[in-house]
Amino acid sequence: MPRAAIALGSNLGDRESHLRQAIQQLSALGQVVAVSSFYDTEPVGYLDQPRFLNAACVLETGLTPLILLREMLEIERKMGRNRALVAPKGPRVLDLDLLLCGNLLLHSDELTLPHPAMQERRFVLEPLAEIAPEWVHPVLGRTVAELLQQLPA
Ligand code: PH2
Ligand code: MG
Ligand code: MG
Repeated sequence: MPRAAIALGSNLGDRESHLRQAIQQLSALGQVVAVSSFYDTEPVGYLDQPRFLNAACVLETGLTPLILLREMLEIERKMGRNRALVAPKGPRVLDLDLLLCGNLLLHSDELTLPHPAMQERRFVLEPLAEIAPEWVHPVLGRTVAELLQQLPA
């Protein structure tokens, strides 16, 4: 079964409960085969917002990447995220980002794989390296563990 790597983040309300509920809902889309620890992180980019709780999981699923993405957006929506009401980089109840689908490359208006910024983000690489250190980034040709090591301090 193809594997998808998903990043999770929350920085509003009961962050831990939001991540747990999201993982529960993702398990309806396939089999969640690994979940990282939860990491309390400093906001990156737009700084004037609460700290995040971040995590990563690996989902085995028969869904195509685009259907999976749409289901993930639906989980965000069901958990109270309204993209029309809040700033795109501002605080959110739940953010689910599709990082990798096997070694697939994809580029469309709706979805780019691998996620174009994953290699720059410690809050993504650290949880992912915990559960999938050997996964090779299909564009950069480096494992997740190597990408994490190469991040500037
Ligand atoms: N997500 C962002 C912007 N900044 N910072 C942290 N620490 N964690 C996030 O998940 C995060 C962020 C946009 O999605
Ligand atoms: Mg994000
Ligand atoms: Mg997102």
